[in-house]
Amino acid sequence: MTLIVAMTDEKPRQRRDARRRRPGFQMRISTKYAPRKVADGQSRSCIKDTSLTHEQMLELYRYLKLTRLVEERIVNLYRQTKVVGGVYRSLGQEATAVGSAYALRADDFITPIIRDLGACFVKGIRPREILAQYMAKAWGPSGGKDLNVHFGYMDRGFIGPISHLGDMIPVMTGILLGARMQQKDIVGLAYIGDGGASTGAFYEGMNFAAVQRLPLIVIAEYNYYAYSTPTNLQTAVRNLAEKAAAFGIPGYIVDGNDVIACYEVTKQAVDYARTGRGAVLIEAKTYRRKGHAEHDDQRYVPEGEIEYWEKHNDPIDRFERFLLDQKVAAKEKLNEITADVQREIDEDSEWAESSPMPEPEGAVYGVFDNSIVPPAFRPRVLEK
Ligand SMILES: Cc1ncc(C[n+]2csc(CCOP(=O)(O)OP(=O)(O)O)c2C)c(N)n1
Ligand SMILES: [Mg+2]
Repeated sequence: MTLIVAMTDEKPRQRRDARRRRPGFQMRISTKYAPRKVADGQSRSCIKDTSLTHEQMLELYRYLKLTRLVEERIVNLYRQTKVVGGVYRSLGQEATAVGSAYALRADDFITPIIRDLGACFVKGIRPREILAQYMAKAWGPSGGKDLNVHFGYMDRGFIGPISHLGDMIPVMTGILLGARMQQKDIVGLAYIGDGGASTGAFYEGMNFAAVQRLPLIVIAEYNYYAYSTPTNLQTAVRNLAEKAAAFGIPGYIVDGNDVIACYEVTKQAVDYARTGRGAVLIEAKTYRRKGHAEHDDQRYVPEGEIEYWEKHNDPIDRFERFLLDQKVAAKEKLNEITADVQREIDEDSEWAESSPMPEPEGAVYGVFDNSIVPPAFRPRVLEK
């Protein structure tokens, strides 16, 4: 028996409970926004069925360009040895992060992974913060204590990830449980990779969110690799969205390189979650065009694969084509936006470079609550 998960407004909880009691329950995933094949000679664009205004589309375009160009600047700084640690790119995946985060309200929470720089920008993080963070500068959000997206702002609904894959799912679940107890109607958007979706923490967090009907939306990024391991060598499911059946929640597949589709599917999930109907798993089909990090030479990738995605399925090229074809904007307008983004990056880069490195003593602050640090430490490091 299969169940088509439909989003309707009538008594969803009772209806779903009734379905759950049926024997042989199996969930079918919604593929309305899944990637479609294009006819020979045709180029990919984006879905036209959208509620976004022209102004919002141009804002999305700005975020996409900002993401790609900030990452290019970080690579540039890395080659000048100004970056501390690795550089993780989202090249080719920008639409997944930008489109999904754009569906949130300002007070909603997100927890990104390393491929979701675009979601950070949508959430209000500025390029200067990211650039200073990558260079471990004192003015960076973690004051040089950590790198790339590993920082957070509770008051801005931005929960930076820890490195341990999967662990942010139960963290976000806990945040949402806390929010419910405080009678706040926020939703939480958590990102996970195909590799991360094979961890125990992912299953436990998802299960708890599902059974508690917490407003958790998880974007599972199918980007073909976890480090150098192809997805089919680390999970037996063909689609990550099938994992929704394990939790009894709706599963969606979306074309992760179509920024409008990513927005629309997440918007539906947000409305569903915010109205008390529970968690949603969305799988975004995309492709990681760079290695795990900048040092990775991708020798394990079959010949021609990266070039294929670059030529035929680049999310920014697709969106540009869409904007021009639909007459949302002329090429000059898009160039103007790009030039403005570039200006912002130049300015922010200069600011970040001008920051001092942190003072060594700073390492002991902001780690523990200094007011409750054991007295033995106080005279020596904290109250010097
Ligand atoms: C629990 C755990 N196991 C292993 C690692 C090491 N590790 C860091 S990133 C990574 C690959 C992640 O792949 P995926 O989840 O597909 O995300 P992607 O990098 O493709 O975005 C691994 C294995 C880790 N950080 N945490
Ligand atoms: Mg992956």
